[in-house]
Amino acid sequence: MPTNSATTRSTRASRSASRKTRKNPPGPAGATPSAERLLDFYRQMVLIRRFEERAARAYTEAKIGGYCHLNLGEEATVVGLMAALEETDYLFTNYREHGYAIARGIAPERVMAELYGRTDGVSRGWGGSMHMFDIGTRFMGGYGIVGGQVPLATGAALAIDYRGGTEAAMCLMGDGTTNIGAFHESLNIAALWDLPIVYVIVNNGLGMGTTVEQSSAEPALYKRAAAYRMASARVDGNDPVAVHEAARAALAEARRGKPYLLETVSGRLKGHSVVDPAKYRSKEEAQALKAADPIARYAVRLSEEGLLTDALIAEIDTEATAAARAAAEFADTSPHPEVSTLFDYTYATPVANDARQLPGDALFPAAPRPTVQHPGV
Ligand SMILES: Cc1ncc(C[n+]2csc(CCOP(=O)(O)OP(=O)(O)O)c2C)c(N)n1
Ligand SMILES: [Mg+2]
Repeated sequence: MPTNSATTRSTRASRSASRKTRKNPPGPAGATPSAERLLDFYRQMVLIRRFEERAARAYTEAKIGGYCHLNLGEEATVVGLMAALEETDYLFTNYREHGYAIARGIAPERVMAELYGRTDGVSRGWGGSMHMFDIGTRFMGGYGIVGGQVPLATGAALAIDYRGGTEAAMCLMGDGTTNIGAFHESLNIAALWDLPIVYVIVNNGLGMGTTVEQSSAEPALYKRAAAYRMASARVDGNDPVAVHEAARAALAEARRGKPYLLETVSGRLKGHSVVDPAKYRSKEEAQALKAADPIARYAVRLSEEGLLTDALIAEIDTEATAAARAAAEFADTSPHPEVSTLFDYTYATPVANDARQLPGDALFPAAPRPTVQHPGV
Protein backbone atom coordinates (compact mmCIF):
# COMPACT_ATOMS: atom_id res chain seq x y z
CA MET A 1 0.00 0.00 0.00
CA PRO A 2 1.40 3.45 -0.83
CA THR A 3 2.10 5.51 2.26
CA ASN A 4 2.89 8.77 0.53
CA SER A 5 -0.26 10.91 0.69
CA ALA A 6 0.33 12.56 -2.71
CA THR A 7 0.61 9.11 -4.33
CA THR A 8 -2.51 7.93 -2.52
CA ARG A 9 -4.45 10.94 -3.69
CA SER A 10 -3.44 10.64 -7.34
CA THR A 11 -4.23 6.91 -7.37
CA ARG A 12 -7.64 7.70 -5.93
CA ALA A 13 -8.24 10.43 -8.52
CA SER A 14 -7.51 8.02 -11.37
CA ARG A 15 -9.82 5.42 -9.82
CA SER A 16 -12.56 8.04 -9.57
CA ALA A 17 -12.01 8.92 -13.23
CA SER A 18 -12.34 5.27 -14.23
CA ARG A 19 -15.65 5.11 -12.37
CA LYS A 20 -16.98 7.92 -14.55
CA THR A 21 -16.46 5.79 -17.68
CA ARG A 22 -18.59 2.90 -16.38
CA LYS A 23 -20.16 0.56 -18.94
CA ASN A 24 -23.59 0.49 -17.31
CA PRO A 25 -24.39 3.94 -16.01
CA PRO A 26 -27.40 3.95 -13.66
CA GLY A 27 -30.61 5.65 -14.80
CA PRO A 28 -31.17 9.32 -13.94
CA ALA A 29 -31.70 9.94 -10.24
CA GLY A 30 -35.35 10.70 -9.52
CA ALA A 31 -36.75 8.80 -12.52
CA THR A 32 -40.46 8.29 -11.79
CA PRO A 33 -41.36 4.61 -11.38
CA SER A 34 -43.91 3.24 -13.86
CA ALA A 35 -47.46 2.38 -12.75
CA GLU A 36 -46.47 -1.28 -12.84
CA ARG A 37 -43.53 -0.60 -10.55
CA LEU A 38 -45.66 1.42 -8.13
CA LEU A 39 -48.02 -1.54 -7.85
CA ASP A 40 -45.10 -3.89 -7.44
CA PHE A 41 -43.91 -1.79 -4.48
CA TYR A 42 -47.33 -2.39 -2.90
CA ARG A 43 -47.22 -6.14 -3.58
CA GLN A 44 -43.79 -6.43 -1.99
CA MET A 45 -44.81 -4.40 1.06
CA VAL A 46 -47.83 -6.63 1.66
CA LEU A 47 -45.75 -9.77 1.13
CA ILE A 48 -43.21 -8.60 3.74
CA ARG A 49 -46.04 -7.74 6.17
CA ARG A 50 -47.66 -11.17 5.86
CA PHE A 51 -44.27 -12.93 5.94
CA GLU A 52 -43.29 -11.17 9.17
CA GLU A 53 -46.64 -11.93 10.79
CA ARG A 54 -46.19 -15.55 9.84
CA ALA A 55 -42.65 -15.52 11.27
CA ALA A 56 -43.99 -14.09 14.56
CA ARG A 57 -46.55 -16.90 14.71
CA ALA A 58 -43.94 -19.56 13.95
CA TYR A 59 -41.76 -18.12 16.72
CA THR A 60 -44.51 -18.50 19.31
CA GLU A 61 -44.99 -22.08 18.09
CA ALA A 62 -41.27 -22.67 18.85
CA LYS A 63 -40.50 -23.37 15.18
CA ILE A 64 -37.94 -20.55 15.24
CA GLY A 65 -35.18 -20.29 17.83
CA GLY A 66 -32.83 -17.50 18.91
CA TYR A 67 -33.66 -13.85 18.34
CA CYS A 68 -36.19 -12.63 15.80
CA HIS A 69 -36.57 -8.96 14.82
CA LEU A 70 -39.28 -7.96 12.37
CA ASN A 71 -39.66 -5.22 9.76
CA LEU A 72 -43.32 -4.56 10.67
CA GLY A 73 -43.96 -0.85 10.01
CA GLU A 74 -40.77 -0.45 7.96
CA GLU A 75 -42.07 -2.03 4.74
CA ALA A 76 -42.07 1.21 2.72
CA THR A 77 -38.46 1.90 3.68
CA VAL A 78 -37.40 -1.66 2.88
CA VAL A 79 -39.03 -1.73 -0.55
CA GLY A 80 -38.02 1.81 -1.56
CA LEU A 81 -34.38 1.21 -0.66
CA MET A 82 -34.08 -2.19 -2.31
CA ALA A 83 -35.72 -0.96 -5.54
CA ALA A 84 -33.02 1.70 -5.85
CA LEU A 85 -30.12 -0.78 -5.85
CA GLU A 86 -28.58 -2.24 -8.99
CA GLU A 87 -28.19 -6.03 -9.02
CA THR A 88 -24.43 -5.69 -8.68
CA ASP A 89 -24.50 -3.42 -5.63
CA TYR A 90 -23.54 -4.77 -2.21
CA LEU A 91 -25.94 -4.66 0.72
CA PHE A 92 -25.08 -4.82 4.42
CA THR A 93 -27.81 -4.76 7.10
CA ASN A 94 -28.27 -5.27 10.80
CA TYR A 95 -30.29 -8.11 12.32
CA ARG A 96 -33.68 -6.63 11.28
CA GLU A 97 -33.28 -8.10 7.85
CA HIS A 98 -35.98 -10.51 6.65
CA GLY A 99 -37.78 -7.92 4.52
CA TYR A 100 -34.56 -6.75 2.90
CA ALA A 101 -33.65 -10.33 1.98
CA ILE A 102 -37.04 -10.84 0.30
CA ALA A 103 -37.01 -7.46 -1.49
CA ARG A 104 -33.45 -8.11 -2.65
CA GLY A 105 -34.77 -11.17 -4.48
CA ILE A 106 -34.13 -14.10 -2.13
CA ALA A 107 -37.12 -16.47 -2.24
CA PRO A 108 -39.37 -16.20 0.85
CA GLU A 109 -39.08 -20.00 1.21
CA ARG A 110 -35.31 -19.73 1.68
CA VAL A 111 -35.68 -16.85 4.12
CA MET A 112 -38.28 -18.73 6.21
CA ALA A 113 -36.22 -21.94 6.08
CA GLU A 114 -33.31 -19.97 7.51
CA LEU A 115 -35.51 -18.75 10.37
CA TYR A 116 -36.43 -22.38 11.01
CA GLY A 117 -32.72 -23.33 10.97
CA ARG A 118 -33.11 -25.74 8.05
CA THR A 119 -30.70 -26.79 5.29
CA ASP A 120 -32.67 -25.06 2.54
CA GLY A 121 -32.27 -21.75 4.35
CA VAL A 122 -30.33 -18.93 2.73
CA SER A 123 -27.40 -19.60 5.12
CA ARG A 124 -28.03 -23.37 5.11
CA GLY A 125 -29.72 -23.10 8.48
CA TRP A 126 -26.64 -22.11 10.46
CA GLY A 127 -27.27 -18.35 10.45
CA GLY A 128 -30.84 -17.91 11.61
CA SER A 129 -32.79 -14.67 11.69
CA MET A 130 -29.83 -12.36 12.29
CA HIS A 131 -27.19 -13.89 10.05
CA MET A 132 -28.47 -14.37 6.53
CA PHE A 133 -25.91 -14.16 3.75
CA ASP A 134 -26.31 -14.67 0.03
CA ILE A 135 -23.47 -13.92 -2.33
CA GLY A 136 -25.75 -14.42 -5.38
CA THR A 137 -27.73 -11.30 -4.56
CA ARG A 138 -24.73 -9.61 -2.91
CA PHE A 139 -26.63 -9.68 0.36
CA MET A 140 -23.63 -9.49 2.68
CA GLY A 141 -25.53 -10.03 5.99
CA GLY A 142 -27.14 -9.88 8.60
CA TYR A 143 -25.15 -8.72 11.76
CA GLY A 144 -26.13 -9.09 15.42
CA ILE A 145 -23.53 -6.73 16.83
CA VAL A 146 -24.95 -3.22 16.69
CA GLY A 147 -22.76 -1.31 14.22
CA GLY A 148 -20.74 -4.41 13.27
CA GLN A 149 -21.75 -4.09 9.64
CA VAL A 150 -20.67 -0.45 9.28
CA PRO A 151 -16.87 -0.89 9.03
CA LEU A 152 -17.36 -4.04 6.93
CA ALA A 153 -19.50 -2.16 4.40
CA THR A 154 -16.92 0.61 4.36
CA GLY A 155 -14.27 -2.00 3.57
CA ALA A 156 -16.42 -3.33 0.72
CA ALA A 157 -16.67 0.20 -0.69
CA LEU A 158 -12.90 0.52 -0.43
CA ALA A 159 -12.53 -2.77 -2.33
CA ILE A 160 -14.87 -1.53 -5.07
CA ASP A 161 -12.92 1.69 -5.32
CA TYR A 162 -9.56 -0.08 -5.28
CA ARG A 163 -10.58 -2.30 -8.19
CA GLY A 164 -12.13 0.61 -10.11
CA GLY A 165 -15.50 -1.13 -9.94
CA THR A 166 -18.83 0.33 -10.98
CA GLU A 167 -20.87 -0.89 -8.02
CA ALA A 168 -21.88 0.87 -4.81
CA ALA A 169 -22.25 -0.43 -1.27
CA MET A 170 -25.32 0.30 0.81
CA CYS A 171 -25.04 0.00 4.58
CA LEU A 172 -28.22 -0.06 6.63
CA MET A 173 -28.34 0.57 10.36
CA GLY A 174 -30.80 1.63 13.04
CA ASP A 175 -30.98 5.01 14.75
CA GLY A 176 -29.36 3.51 17.88
CA THR A 177 -26.29 2.58 15.83
CA THR A 178 -25.28 6.18 15.21
CA ASN A 179 -23.82 6.45 18.72
CA ILE A 180 -21.40 3.57 18.16
CA GLY A 181 -17.78 4.62 17.57
CA ALA A 182 -17.45 2.57 14.37
CA PHE A 183 -20.21 4.71 12.76
CA HIS A 184 -18.06 7.83 13.10
CA GLU A 185 -14.81 6.11 12.15
CA SER A 186 -16.42 4.68 9.03
CA LEU A 187 -18.03 7.91 7.84
CA ASN A 188 -14.77 9.74 8.38
CA ILE A 189 -12.76 7.26 6.30
CA ALA A 190 -15.42 7.09 3.57
CA ALA A 191 -15.41 10.87 3.23
CA LEU A 192 -11.62 11.13 3.29
CA TRP A 193 -11.22 8.41 0.67
CA ASP A 194 -14.23 9.25 -1.55
CA LEU A 195 -15.73 5.79 -1.18
CA PRO A 196 -18.79 4.63 -3.20
CA ILE A 197 -21.10 4.00 -0.26
CA VAL A 198 -24.53 5.07 0.98
CA TYR A 199 -25.07 4.79 4.72
CA VAL A 200 -28.75 4.54 5.56
CA ILE A 201 -30.09 5.22 9.05
CA VAL A 202 -33.40 3.38 9.32
CA ASN A 203 -34.80 5.59 12.05
CA ASN A 204 -37.72 3.78 13.67
CA GLY A 205 -37.64 6.07 16.69
CA LEU A 206 -36.29 3.46 19.10
CA GLY A 207 -33.17 1.53 20.03
CA MET A 208 -34.81 -1.31 21.97
CA GLY A 209 -36.94 0.77 24.42
CA THR A 210 -34.90 4.00 24.27
CA THR A 211 -36.11 6.85 22.08
CA VAL A 212 -33.85 8.79 19.71
CA GLU A 213 -34.42 11.93 21.78
CA GLN A 214 -33.27 10.13 24.95
CA SER A 215 -30.13 8.74 23.36
CA SER A 216 -28.93 11.30 20.80
CA ALA A 217 -27.95 14.88 21.64
CA GLU A 218 -28.80 15.78 18.02
CA PRO A 219 -31.91 13.77 17.17
CA ALA A 220 -31.92 14.91 13.52
CA LEU A 221 -29.50 12.10 12.77
CA TYR A 222 -28.81 12.95 9.12
CA LYS A 223 -27.08 16.11 10.34
CA ARG A 224 -24.21 14.03 11.66
CA ALA A 225 -22.86 13.85 8.13
CA ALA A 226 -21.88 17.53 8.44
CA ALA A 227 -19.04 16.50 10.77
CA TYR A 228 -17.51 14.68 7.80
CA ARG A 229 -18.48 17.17 5.07
CA MET A 230 -20.70 14.44 3.65
CA ALA A 231 -23.97 15.10 1.83
CA SER A 232 -27.07 13.86 3.63
CA ALA A 233 -30.87 13.93 3.59
CA ARG A 234 -33.86 12.88 5.64
CA VAL A 235 -36.86 11.27 3.95
CA ASP A 236 -40.31 10.04 4.97
CA GLY A 237 -39.72 6.33 5.53
CA ASN A 238 -43.45 5.58 5.26
CA ASP A 239 -43.47 6.62 1.60
CA PRO A 240 -41.86 3.99 -0.67
CA VAL A 241 -41.71 6.35 -3.65
CA ALA A 242 -39.95 9.10 -1.71
CA VAL A 243 -37.51 6.57 -0.23
CA HIS A 244 -36.81 5.11 -3.67
CA GLU A 245 -36.13 8.53 -5.16
CA ALA A 246 -33.91 9.65 -2.27
CA ALA A 247 -31.96 6.37 -2.37
CA ARG A 248 -31.43 6.62 -6.13
CA ALA A 249 -30.09 10.15 -5.74
CA ALA A 250 -27.83 9.01 -2.88
CA LEU A 251 -26.52 6.04 -4.90
CA ALA A 252 -25.84 8.28 -7.92
CA GLU A 253 -23.66 10.43 -5.65
CA ALA A 254 -21.89 7.39 -4.21
CA ARG A 255 -21.13 6.05 -7.68
CA ARG A 256 -19.19 9.21 -8.47
CA GLY A 257 -17.14 8.82 -5.32
CA LYS A 258 -19.26 10.96 -3.00
CA PRO A 259 -20.39 8.93 0.05
CA TYR A 260 -23.82 9.83 1.35
CA LEU A 261 -25.85 9.59 4.57
CA LEU A 262 -29.58 9.00 4.14
CA GLU A 263 -32.02 8.92 7.07
CA THR A 264 -35.44 7.32 6.64
CA VAL A 265 -38.03 8.05 9.32
CA SER A 266 -40.67 5.43 10.02
CA GLY A 267 -41.97 3.48 13.01
CA ARG A 268 -41.70 0.03 14.52
CA LEU A 269 -45.23 -1.35 14.82
CA LYS A 270 -44.35 -4.00 17.45
CA GLY A 271 -41.66 -4.62 20.04
CA HIS A 272 -37.90 -4.65 19.49
CA SER A 273 -38.03 -8.40 18.91
CA VAL A 274 -40.88 -10.90 18.80
CA VAL A 275 -40.71 -11.46 22.56
CA ASP A 276 -40.83 -7.76 23.53
CA PRO A 277 -44.36 -6.65 24.53
CA ALA A 278 -43.26 -2.96 24.13
CA LYS A 279 -44.81 -1.89 27.44
CA TYR A 280 -42.73 1.30 27.35
CA ARG A 281 -45.02 2.64 24.64
CA SER A 282 -48.19 4.54 25.57
CA LYS A 283 -51.58 3.67 24.11
CA GLU A 284 -51.58 6.99 22.22
CA GLU A 285 -48.17 6.28 20.68
CA ALA A 286 -49.30 2.85 19.55
CA GLN A 287 -52.44 4.36 18.01
CA ALA A 288 -50.46 7.07 16.20
CA LEU A 289 -48.17 4.40 14.73
CA LYS A 290 -51.14 2.41 13.50
CA ALA A 291 -52.63 5.53 11.93
CA ALA A 292 -49.36 6.11 10.01
CA ASP A 293 -49.20 2.49 8.79
CA PRO A 294 -47.29 2.72 5.51
CA ILE A 295 -49.26 -0.04 3.80
CA ALA A 296 -52.70 1.44 4.48
CA ARG A 297 -51.43 4.89 3.51
CA TYR A 298 -49.91 3.70 0.25
CA ALA A 299 -53.09 1.76 -0.59
CA VAL A 300 -55.11 4.98 -0.28
CA ARG A 301 -52.67 6.82 -2.51
CA LEU A 302 -52.65 4.15 -5.23
CA SER A 303 -56.44 3.92 -5.09
CA GLU A 304 -56.71 7.69 -5.56
CA GLU A 305 -54.37 7.42 -8.53
CA GLY A 306 -56.63 4.73 -10.00
CA LEU A 307 -54.02 1.96 -9.72
CA LEU A 308 -55.67 -0.04 -6.94
CA THR A 309 -59.24 -1.20 -6.38
CA ASP A 310 -60.73 -2.91 -3.35
CA ALA A 311 -60.82 -6.14 -5.35
CA LEU A 312 -57.13 -5.87 -6.22
CA ILE A 313 -56.23 -5.03 -2.61
CA ALA A 314 -58.00 -8.23 -1.52
CA GLU A 315 -56.34 -10.26 -4.29
CA ILE A 316 -52.84 -9.02 -3.41
CA ASP A 317 -53.49 -9.77 0.24
CA THR A 318 -54.65 -13.30 -0.52
CA GLU A 319 -51.56 -13.91 -2.68
CA ALA A 320 -49.21 -12.58 0.01
CA THR A 321 -50.87 -14.65 2.74
CA ALA A 322 -50.60 -17.75 0.57
CA ALA A 323 -46.92 -17.04 -0.19
CA ALA A 324 -46.14 -16.65 3.53
CA ARG A 325 -47.99 -19.90 4.28
CA ALA A 326 -46.15 -21.70 1.47
CA ALA A 327 -42.83 -20.40 2.83
CA ALA A 328 -43.67 -21.76 6.30
CA GLU A 329 -44.73 -25.14 4.87
CA PHE A 330 -41.54 -25.34 2.83
CA ALA A 331 -39.45 -24.50 5.91
CA ASP A 332 -41.26 -27.11 7.98
CA THR A 333 -40.40 -29.90 5.54
CA SER A 334 -36.77 -28.89 4.96
CA PRO A 335 -34.31 -31.10 6.88
CA HIS A 336 -32.31 -29.95 9.89
CA PRO A 337 -28.57 -29.64 9.15
CA GLU A 338 -26.22 -32.45 10.15
CA VAL A 339 -24.37 -31.57 13.35
CA SER A 340 -21.10 -32.53 11.62
CA THR A 341 -21.52 -29.50 9.31
CA LEU A 342 -21.69 -27.06 12.24
CA PHE A 343 -18.43 -25.28 11.38
CA ASP A 344 -18.44 -25.82 7.61
CA TYR A 345 -19.45 -22.29 6.69
CA THR A 346 -17.67 -20.29 9.38
CA TYR A 347 -14.78 -19.33 7.10
CA ALA A 348 -14.74 -19.04 3.30
CA THR A 349 -11.30 -20.67 3.13
CA PRO A 350 -9.49 -23.06 5.51
CA VAL A 351 -8.01 -21.36 8.57
CA ALA A 352 -4.85 -22.56 10.33
CA ASN A 353 -5.18 -23.96 13.87
CA ASP A 354 -8.96 -23.98 13.60
CA ALA A 355 -9.64 -26.83 16.04
CA ARG A 356 -13.31 -26.91 17.00
CA GLN A 357 -15.39 -29.06 19.23
CA LEU A 358 -18.53 -30.64 17.88
CA PRO A 359 -21.34 -31.25 20.37
CA GLY A 360 -20.82 -34.63 22.08
CA ASP A 361 -17.06 -34.73 21.40
CA ALA A 362 -14.87 -35.35 24.47
CA LEU A 363 -13.30 -32.12 25.75
CA PHE A 364 -9.94 -33.81 26.44
CA PRO A 365 -8.39 -37.02 25.17
CA ALA A 366 -9.28 -39.93 27.46
CA ALA A 367 -6.82 -40.22 30.38
CA PRO A 368 -4.52 -43.30 30.21
CA ARG A 369 -5.68 -46.23 32.32
CA PRO A 370 -3.73 -46.63 35.62
CA THR A 371 -1.15 -49.39 35.42
CA VAL A 372 -0.47 -49.65 39.19
CA GLN A 373 -2.67 -52.28 40.84
CA HIS A 374 -3.92 -51.85 44.41
CA PRO A 375 -2.30 -54.29 46.86
CA GLY A 376 -4.36 -57.38 47.40
CA VAL A 377 -6.26 -57.04 44.11
C1 LIG B 1 -22.48 -3.67 20.38
C2 LIG B 1 -23.86 -4.02 20.85
N1 LIG B 1 -24.39 -3.37 21.90
C3 LIG B 1 -25.64 -3.65 22.33
C4 LIG B 1 -26.38 -4.63 21.71
C5 LIG B 1 -27.80 -4.95 22.19
N2 LIG B 1 -28.75 -4.36 21.24
C6 LIG B 1 -29.33 -5.15 20.30
S1 LIG B 1 -30.32 -4.26 19.32
C7 LIG B 1 -30.03 -2.84 20.14
C8 LIG B 1 -30.72 -1.56 19.73
C9 LIG B 1 -30.29 -1.05 18.39
O1 LIG B 1 -31.21 -0.09 17.94
P1 LIG B 1 -31.20 0.48 16.48
O2 LIG B 1 -29.81 0.63 16.00
O3 LIG B 1 -32.06 1.68 16.46
O4 LIG B 1 -31.85 -0.68 15.59
P2 LIG B 1 -33.34 -1.25 15.55
O5 LIG B 1 -33.37 -2.44 16.47
O6 LIG B 1 -34.27 -0.18 15.98
O7 LIG B 1 -33.57 -1.67 14.14
C10 LIG B 1 -29.15 -3.05 21.18
C11 LIG B 1 -28.68 -2.00 22.11
C12 LIG B 1 -25.80 -5.31 20.62
N3 LIG B 1 -26.45 -6.25 19.95
N4 LIG B 1 -24.55 -4.98 20.18
MG1 LIG C 1 -34.12 1.89 15.96
